[in-house]
Amino acid sequence: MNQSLEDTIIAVSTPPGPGGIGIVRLSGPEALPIARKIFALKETDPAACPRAMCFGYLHDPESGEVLDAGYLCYFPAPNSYTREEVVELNLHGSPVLLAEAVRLGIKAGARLAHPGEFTLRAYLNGRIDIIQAEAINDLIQACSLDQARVSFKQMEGSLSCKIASIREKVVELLSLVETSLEFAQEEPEVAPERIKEALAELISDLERLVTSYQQGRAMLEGLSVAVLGKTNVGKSTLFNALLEEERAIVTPYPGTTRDFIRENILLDGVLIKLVDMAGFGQAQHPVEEEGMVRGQRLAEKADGLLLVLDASRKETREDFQLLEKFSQKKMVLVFNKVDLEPKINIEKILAVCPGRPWVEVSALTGKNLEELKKLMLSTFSPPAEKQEEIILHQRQKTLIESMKQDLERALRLLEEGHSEELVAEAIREVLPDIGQLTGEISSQEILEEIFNRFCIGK
Ligand SMILES: Nc1nc2c(ncn2[C@@H]2O[C@H](COP(=O)(O)OP(=O)(O)OP(=O)(O)O)[C@@H](O)[C@H]2O)c(=O)[nH]1
Ligand SMILES: [Mg+2]
Repeated sequence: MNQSLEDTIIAVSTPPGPGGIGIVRLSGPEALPIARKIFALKETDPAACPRAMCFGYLHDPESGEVLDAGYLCYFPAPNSYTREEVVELNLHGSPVLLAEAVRLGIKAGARLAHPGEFTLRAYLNGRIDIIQAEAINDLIQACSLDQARVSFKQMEGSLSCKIASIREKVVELLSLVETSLEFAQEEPEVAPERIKEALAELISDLERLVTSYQQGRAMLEGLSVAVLGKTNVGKSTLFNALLEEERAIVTPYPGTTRDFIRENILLDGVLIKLVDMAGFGQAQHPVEEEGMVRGQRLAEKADGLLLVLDASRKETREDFQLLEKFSQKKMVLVFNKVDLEPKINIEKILAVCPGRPWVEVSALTGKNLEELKKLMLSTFSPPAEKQEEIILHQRQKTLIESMKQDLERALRLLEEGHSEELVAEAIREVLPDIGQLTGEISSQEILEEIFNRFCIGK
């Protein structure tokens, strides 16, 4: 990754493929002069009207051929995305045309940008920290509105502020410990209690952040929910109904589904990876048996289960076995086929699993599916207690965990009556982790890992 800020970079910033509008972006000292070479302005001079749309024509400066009409918008440094001189050319969203605009820009002196290089420059120029850079990419890649909300807040600096306040508290704590070192003779009793309290408070702050990662992961990757049950109870029919698509094969014969099928659905902004699989029962074929073994493994790993029961038949031993086997998992009981005459004894089933959420549906007619969706949400993704911040990245979680461990060690040392010097040393270890978290301290390797996840043009 070239980190020189001397050159001017160029890239298409809109997604590949035809679109209503396509944007070519330039950033760097020569952004405006290069843009002027390939874009003939009609009337308005962008230097006189920064951040305004100036009409003009894209043209090849050598042949003089006019290729498109559009707008140029100039963002003078430092009030731009990268803090550098930035120009955006709004053209028609034709991939060949946009590629030609980039080629002309390069011929006129720009260099093709690397993935994420605009954002990298915003970071190197000190406009955002690494947490915010990660959030920008999270926002772009968000697959649910919930995640987009969290990422937008973090892009605006909410998590960075939280970390800054933790840093401030750590520094305060250090000075407290160091003062008690200096004045050890005069007032030895007061400080340790205050320090312990402040340490404990910081540790629980960090702990909350670490545990929020679970929720963050679910947001980023979605929750896996497996559709489980005996053969022929209507799992695939239910799977299709939730997907609103005839995805899985449905037949009247038990043992229809053998391999598992995974599809994503969005429930109220929550991404759910729904898995249909082989039913449990007497396998008629080795393939079916293997399907059951795999199904069991999937169910064990899933974040939640939909246990489907056939309400038009009497409950069986297998139903109870499944309930028992997965009793530790989050689960919704789905009594299916209620369009037929009911034979199942619901009370008898609920008696062995009191408090389990349950619902009667017909996957065939669609009856009560909305009810089921609500239950899925409340069971598998209960509304978060108003968690102020949610950690979305393993990188962030690991650093925060390490900070927490350092402080826990400091607290232990203090409780065991070790010298303040040792305590201060343990607390001081937190600072480099904070530096890495925000990107104050960074390595080429980490930067590459983060920015290579970006699209070109961002
Ligand atoms: N009347 C009625 N029939 C249903 C309902 N849901 C499923 N069926 C029927 O039940 C039979 C089995 O449905 P599937 O969805 O294939 O059941 P499955 O649980 O996936 O079966 P396996 O893959 O073999 O384990 C089919 O004939 C479906 O049409 C329902 O709500 N009402
Ligand atoms: Mg099936």
